[in-house]
Amino acid sequence: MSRGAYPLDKNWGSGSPAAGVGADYWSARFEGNFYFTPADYDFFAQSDDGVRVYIDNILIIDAWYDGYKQASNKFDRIGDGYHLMRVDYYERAGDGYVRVWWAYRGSSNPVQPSGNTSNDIPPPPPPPGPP
Ligand SMILES: [Ca+2]
Repeated sequence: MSRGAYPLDKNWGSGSPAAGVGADYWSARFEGNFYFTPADYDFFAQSDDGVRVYIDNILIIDAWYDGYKQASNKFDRIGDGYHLMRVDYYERAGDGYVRVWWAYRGSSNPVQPSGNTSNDIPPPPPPPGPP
């Protein structure tokens, strides 16, 4: 995942994500291990088009459909230590954008990312079917 104010923050506009990948009809997976202090958290995703967010392989945000959206979900009592965050994303057409972050319950400020992150854009599989 990219570093910065948000754990994942990608804006491809109308362009291609990588050499050899078209501007439309592609998907990507992002993974990173992030340190969490024990607390209740809110998770957020903004995406165009589809996005799914997992923590430790538990699906917490499921917005796997076309168009721009902001989705959120809560996750209580996350344990101390590193947790695997995974984001699946697909771009159908037009602009491509995905941002994911989390905040302590009751706070609107994203928790600053801490941990060892990776960022991988695999070859594009076929686009998903209609919802
Ligand atoms: Ca799009």
